[in-house]
Amino acid sequence: MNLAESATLYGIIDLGYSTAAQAPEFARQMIEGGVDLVQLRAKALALEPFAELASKLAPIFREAGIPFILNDHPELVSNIGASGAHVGQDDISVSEARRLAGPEAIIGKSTHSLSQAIVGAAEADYIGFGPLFATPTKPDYPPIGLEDIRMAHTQISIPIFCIGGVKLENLPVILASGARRVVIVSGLLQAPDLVTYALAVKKLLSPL
Ligand code: TZP
Ligand code: MG
Repeated sequence: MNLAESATLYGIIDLGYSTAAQAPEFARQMIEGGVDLVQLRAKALALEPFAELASKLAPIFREAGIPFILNDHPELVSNIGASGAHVGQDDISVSEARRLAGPEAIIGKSTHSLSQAIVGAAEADYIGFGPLFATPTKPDYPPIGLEDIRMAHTQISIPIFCIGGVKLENLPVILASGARRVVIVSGLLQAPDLVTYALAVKKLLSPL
């Protein structure tokens, strides 16, 4: 499945905030809330339970027509019927991930500076750019702030998803800094009502 040019809101089901048992319900809520693509991120899960959970989620997203991305594990993409994989700066390269995941797969890359973003954009299908703000979801990474968002958008033509401490409350200032697409993890998973929260976020994001 392709990454639509119109995709603006990227949700992550992160097992730091969800049990495996809760994940399918979070998946359904994200779909109902208009999230445009979703990643499964489960840093503490071994390969087998990760594959098992991903296999449960993949049909939910396939039926909804929403791309489903695996954090790491590009080798599982085709077996599971996922849409792609996401790799970080310390993971295997985008080209290696693409080789493992197959030619149709969407491959995303985490970037943490303007220079990393420019390099990542040369090979990935989209990049994550951040963390904009300090976040307990990725505690060991210094925040990069908002200053480089506009420059990144002038230099990069693939989708840039700003990430890290993005919440409904600070979305206006992030958008005013030039962001067009965002990833939200804890904001969605800890919302009192995920669907309402996601719909409110989508309302602030301009259609692309
Ligand atoms: N990469 C950069 S920041 C981040 C990742 C995976 C976590 C973002 O999580 P949250 O809870 O939306 O701040
Ligand atoms: Mg990784």
